[in-house]
Amino acid sequence: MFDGLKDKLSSFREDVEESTDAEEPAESEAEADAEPESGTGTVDADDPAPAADAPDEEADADGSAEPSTFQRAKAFATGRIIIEEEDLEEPLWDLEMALLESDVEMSVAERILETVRETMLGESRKQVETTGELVEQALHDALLDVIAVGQFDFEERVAEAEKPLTIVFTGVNGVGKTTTIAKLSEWLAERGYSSVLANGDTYRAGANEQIAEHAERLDRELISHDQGGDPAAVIYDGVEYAAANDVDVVLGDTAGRLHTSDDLMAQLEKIDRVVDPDMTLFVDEAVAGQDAVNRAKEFNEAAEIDGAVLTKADADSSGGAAISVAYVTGKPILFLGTGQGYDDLARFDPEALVDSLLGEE
Ligand SMILES: Nc1nc2c(ncn2[C@@H]2O[C@H](COP(=O)(O)OP(=O)(O)OP(=O)(O)O)[C@@H](O)[C@H]2O)c(=O)[nH]1
Ligand SMILES: [Mg+2]
Repeated sequence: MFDGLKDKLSSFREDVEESTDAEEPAESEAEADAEPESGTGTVDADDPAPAADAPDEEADADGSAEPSTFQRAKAFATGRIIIEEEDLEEPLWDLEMALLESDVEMSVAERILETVRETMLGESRKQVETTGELVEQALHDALLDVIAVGQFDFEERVAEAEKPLTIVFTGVNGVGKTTTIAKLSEWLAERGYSSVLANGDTYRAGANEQIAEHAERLDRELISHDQGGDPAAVIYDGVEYAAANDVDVVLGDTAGRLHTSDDLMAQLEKIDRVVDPDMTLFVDEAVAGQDAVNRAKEFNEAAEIDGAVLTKADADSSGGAAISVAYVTGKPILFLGTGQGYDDLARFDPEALVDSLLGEE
């Protein structure tokens, strides 16, 4: 998962380390000039060259923001790092290209760069020991900042909700809505919550048969009407059934649609009016990259969503959608689909994703 992006992030780390390392000989030279007796030209942590202190203080007195060569040398000597804007210019440019190539949305890529730049040039640079550590921390903060937008504890929400809790799934054709419903029904059962499936996809021929197969395999009740029926009425019946039978959660499927198909979008509005679902989850496939990001935004504008599910993450190397959807919509990614089996649904964990993106292998 997301291997392509992982590689690109790791080359950013190498680039920054290289571009800062490349400056060390220059500092050694300056140091050697200032302190000819030292001979070696290296910075000695135990015995800071006295000559280095004078210009250092001068620079401080000036209030100059630009670290002098001596400050930099001293910083190296004391195990601190001072990185200048120009050290970052090229690696940041490469990072931006890498993010965009990985289908990270433009505003998200810009936000990431801004956070990386701020972290690396800002105060926090004093708290880390090596360039590698600093880059790691900057990337970690920058990625988490965009990925974790809007996160809430889904399980707690289910636990605390008045029952039945109704969740409606929307999205374009073929992205995995029906499969996700079956998986989530299983995920809920593993945590002690019962659920009923309601097939609001009265549009596509064969939709009833497809979801009936899942219901049968999972031994769940399915509420469905004939093809051409009113989706709002089906989901409403699902809620009635759940209320009458003490079922915890209603999982309402809908037909795949484009945000531009007015008739079908009007159906979603009707579901909102008639059923007033507790949550509307937008489903899209991680592999769709930038398209998935755009659709999430468009759906959220046309029929507000509470969160997103990204399917087919098992087949996605770019990671662009997983990084961008929450920041662009302001709504969290709640689950990742990671395969075709009923168990292949994972709670989306921003920290874990960032750690895996920055992981060694
Ligand atoms: N590899 C992989 N395949 C998935 C995942 N989720 C769904 N699929 C597959 O995607 C295909 C479409 O899934 P559906 O659940 O029918 O999609 P849908 O959004 O309900 O489709 P429509 O009802 O036609 O709009 C199926 O073959 C699923 O097995 C996933 O996380 N990983
Ligand atoms: Mg479906």
